[in-house]
Amino acid sequence: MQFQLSLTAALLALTGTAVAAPHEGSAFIHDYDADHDGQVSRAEFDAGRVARFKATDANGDGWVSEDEYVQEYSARLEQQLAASDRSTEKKVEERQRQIRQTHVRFGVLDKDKDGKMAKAEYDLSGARAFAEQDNDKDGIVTAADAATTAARQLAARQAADKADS
Ligand SMILES: [Ca+2]
Ligand SMILES: [Ca+2]
Ligand SMILES: [Ca+2]
Repeated sequence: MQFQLSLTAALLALTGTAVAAPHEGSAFIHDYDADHDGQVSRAEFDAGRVARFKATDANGDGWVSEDEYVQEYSARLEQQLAASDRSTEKKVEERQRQIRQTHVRFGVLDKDKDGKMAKAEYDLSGARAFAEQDNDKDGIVTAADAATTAARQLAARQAADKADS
C-alpha cells in the first residue's frame, strides 16, 4: 500500500497534474461537464467559463486582478489538497509549486500586461484550451479526446525535460 501511494505521487509529480487522482479521469471534463454525460460541448464549456470568470472577479468590477486570480485558484487547490492522501510535506511542496505557476499563468493570460485580466483575454485562453482538448475538432471534448491530449502533453513534457537535462 505504501509503495502504491508513493508510486502514485511519483506519477503525479512526473505528469505535473494538480492533485487529481488518475481514476478521476480528465480534470477538464470534471470541471466543465455540467450535465454529467461524460463529455463537454462548446456550449457547456462557454457557460462554465462565464460562471468561473464571474466567481473569480470577487469584487465584481468586470476584470480579474492577479490577487483575485490566485485567490480563486488557491481555494480550489485547498479542496484538492484536503481530499488528497499525500503527506503534509508533499502538500506544502505542491501548494508552493502550484501557486508559483498560477502567478506565471496570470502573466501569460494578461496579454496586454496592464495587470488586469479582461473577459476578452480570458475568452482567448479558453478558446485555446478547448481547441487543445478537442483532439478531433468536432466541437465536443470526449473522454477519448481528453486522453489523447493528455498523452500528447505528457510526451511534450518528457521531451522538454530531456532537453533540459
Ligand atoms: Ca475584479
Ligand atoms: Ca489585460
Ligand atoms: Ca471531439
